[in-house]
Amino acid sequence: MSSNRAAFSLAIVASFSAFAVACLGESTTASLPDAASTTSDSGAMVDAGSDAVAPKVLADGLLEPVPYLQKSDSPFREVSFPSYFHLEDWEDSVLNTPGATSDSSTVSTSFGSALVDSIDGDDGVVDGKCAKDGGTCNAAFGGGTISFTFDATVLGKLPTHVGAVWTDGSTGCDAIFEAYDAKDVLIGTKKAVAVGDDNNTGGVAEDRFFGVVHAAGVKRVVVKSSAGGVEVDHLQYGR
Ligand SMILES: [Ca+2]
Ligand SMILES: [Ca+2]
Ligand SMILES: [Ca+2]
Ligand SMILES: [Ca+2]
Repeated sequence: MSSNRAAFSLAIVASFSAFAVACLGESTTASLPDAASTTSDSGAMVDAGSDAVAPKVLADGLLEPVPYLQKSDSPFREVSFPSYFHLEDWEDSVLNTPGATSDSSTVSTSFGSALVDSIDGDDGVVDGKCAKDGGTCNAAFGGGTISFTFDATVLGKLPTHVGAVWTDGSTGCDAIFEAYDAKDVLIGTKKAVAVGDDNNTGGVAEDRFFGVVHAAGVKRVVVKSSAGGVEVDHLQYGR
């Protein structure tokens, strides 16, 4: 996305070397009753064993985009998902949470570690960057648009809640999110206007969560930049 990646890489890799933070990979950490499962890098959005907080219920529709630096910033955080919940953070460099595929298998590290635009908290600390042991966090990359499709056969039923975090595009670009139903009919679109900053080396202030709630099921979502490539992290879906 820029012609001076090499120079950025040298500077950023040097700064990364000061950090050695444990890797957070996806894992299955909780099993709920009735064969439900929750997969994420640190477990369920709602602790199935806790009754301290009443589950949040979100109305059908697209959510307003919100800043997102870590998993706890998700509007789904207090929602109860009795069937399943999965969150992909790309820290293992592949989309391999159950029942989700993408039209792009390209990851941000394919452009060098300096250009990776991961979620800040994927290195274990919210500090304005994602820098891990070896210098590399990761995210998904698409050439301006990237789509994620859900498989009702694998999942049992389509997710009712889907979110994804737009993490980079060209300077001043819009970030755009579209959601489609089981028949691939558009549910709706949301746009964060001119949210792209002038930093394509991992800046996190621009990062925005987009989400949709649709009780009848979400088949597909698309994340776009109005200019440049698009980086996406923390794909999350449940029902
Ligand atoms: Ca990541
Ligand atoms: Ca960080
Ligand atoms: Ca960013
Ligand atoms: Ca940027």
